[in-house]
Amino acid sequence: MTLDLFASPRDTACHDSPHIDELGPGAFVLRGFAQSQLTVLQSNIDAVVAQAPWRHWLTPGGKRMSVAMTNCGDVGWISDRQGYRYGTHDPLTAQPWPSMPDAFATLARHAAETAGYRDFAPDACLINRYTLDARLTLHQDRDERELGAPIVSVSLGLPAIFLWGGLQRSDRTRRVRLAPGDVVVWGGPSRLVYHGIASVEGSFDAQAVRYNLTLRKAQ
Ligand code: MD3
Ligand code: FE
Repeated sequence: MTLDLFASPRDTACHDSPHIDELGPGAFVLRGFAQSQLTVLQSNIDAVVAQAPWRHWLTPGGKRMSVAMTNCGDVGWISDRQGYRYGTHDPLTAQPWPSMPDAFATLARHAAETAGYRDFAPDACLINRYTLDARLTLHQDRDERELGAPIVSVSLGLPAIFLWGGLQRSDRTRRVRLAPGDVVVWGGPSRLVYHGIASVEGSFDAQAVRYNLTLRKAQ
């Protein structure tokens, strides 16, 4: 392969990523990038949840988060009265977190590469589950030791309205609709951008939920 120092992420788009939106410097939405893998991703989520069940963490302030979470990989994201952190074991089962499915790591590496980040090797995957009433308030992802690596997020299930802000909490936010199969990659100057989930798009299907995989290099 010819090394092209000036290749933009748009130039490397493949059939799986017909459309790329740039959210800001180093931040991209790869529309439908995971579309062809939704079934295998979902069965891997189900396998993780069989070992490490959904739970609602408490914030350090003692509030129950509306988003249900679990993890896979070498370390998982934990929140309780002691604070936010990564840990090797599930506090609920006292077992190590289930290992990262190959399908997750491979998809994340390909998505990162498509966005211009080479050799992304995530060691942590937070899995979020949103019911219609769940929200994730504006926050930064800054509990990782490795702030040089990008983050890759994959949306499944119901669509959601994602809030994308700036480097200060008070910066104005943009609303971006994330549909199942959309993959977001952000790093570099956008790594510490404030973001959140404003709402999940309604449906009368009682079973309907949104899932999000957040793949990170935590350590
Ligand atoms: C950040 N999850 O778990 S990831 C989280 O959909 C989290 O479950 C959300 O934030 C979720 O910490 C959002 C998607 C995302 C997309 C674009 C971003 C986060 C971003 C752009 C800049 C910064
Ligand atoms: Fe986040």
